[in-house]
Amino acid sequence: MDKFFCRDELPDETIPVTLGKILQGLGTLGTTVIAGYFFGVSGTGRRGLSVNQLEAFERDGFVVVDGLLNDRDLVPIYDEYELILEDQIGRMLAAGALRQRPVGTFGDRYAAVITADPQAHRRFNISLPLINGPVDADSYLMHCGPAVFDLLRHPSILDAVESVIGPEIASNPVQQMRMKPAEAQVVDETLRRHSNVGATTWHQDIVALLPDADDSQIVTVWVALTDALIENGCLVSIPGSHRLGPQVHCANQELASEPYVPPAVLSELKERPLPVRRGGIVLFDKLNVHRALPNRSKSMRWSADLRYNPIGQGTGRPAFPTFAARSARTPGLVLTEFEVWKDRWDAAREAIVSRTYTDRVFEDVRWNDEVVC
Ligand SMILES: O=C(O)CCC(=O)C(=O)O
Repeated sequence: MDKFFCRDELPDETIPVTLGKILQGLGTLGTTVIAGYFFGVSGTGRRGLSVNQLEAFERDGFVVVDGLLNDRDLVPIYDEYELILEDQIGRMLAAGALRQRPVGTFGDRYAAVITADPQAHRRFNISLPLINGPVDADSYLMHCGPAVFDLLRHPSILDAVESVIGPEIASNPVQQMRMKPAEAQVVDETLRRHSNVGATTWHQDIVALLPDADDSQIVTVWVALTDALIENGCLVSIPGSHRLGPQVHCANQELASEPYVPPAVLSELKERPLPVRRGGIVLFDKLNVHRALPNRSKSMRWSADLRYNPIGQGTGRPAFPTFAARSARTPGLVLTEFEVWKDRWDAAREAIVSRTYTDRVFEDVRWNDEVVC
């Protein structure tokens, strides 16, 4: 299979995708997207969190912020992913991994791709795969495109983050693009249990962070790229759980990257579902206990989880690149060039693939407790 990474993954022809293509790609969602693209529906123009939102974040460990992004913000992501999906389909047809061109909505075609190649979801993710130890170069892949870079630096997202951690903001490389097809479309049982494809088990984000981030003030910004409701797999959180400290997480040997808080630890705690419409975000603390429900609907649920911490603090994933997204003190530090960001991910990948980087990439066993698990 061809090398397919940041440097060469987007097709040469990066012409803007036509409106028809977007409509075709997103199915019924497309109509509202197009309306928003031209008429700027949603988005409030506010800066940062309100006092009430900040209070909720501090009390509960999370807060839902509706309509933070408008459709004009989201369409570049849909466009970029339409290009890489069609590119991936072309590659798989050429290699014989797909026998016929999948049709239908973006979600239908994506489901066909990962059904034919259960590793293919890696090409759509915005992080290198979480593997400690040697990796297979051909499948050690990710996506870094300009629309993703712009999302990471989006002023409304940074305003919300600034309300929590202040104006010296680093983009933390612990980030995931989660495209979750309708559960019925994912036949492979192992794939269905992968948290980038199916439901996500109870956890705190600290569980996957190496100890350099123990004292870091990491905030997660979970962006709804489609509506995320109870039926199609919204987040569920436990209010106040961020004050309980790190919990036992049983190492999940089967999936390696998915340690989970066992039911015995959770039995007394009350959960709250966090449905949010496309363009809204859920902001949460690295100690907030949360999970995502399965997608029992008929169409794809799509989100991006991004993370931020004050510049200079450990990210919990030193093998991957961080960058200054905003700095009141030293504006010259701020990274604005997509090419530089992409090159840093390329360099990180190269170091891991060539085994120049030999430390662990992510945490997977630290919070295990054999008695409870
Ligand atoms: O979106 C999901 O399914 C899970 C997200 C999550 O667990 C996280 O952002 O930490």
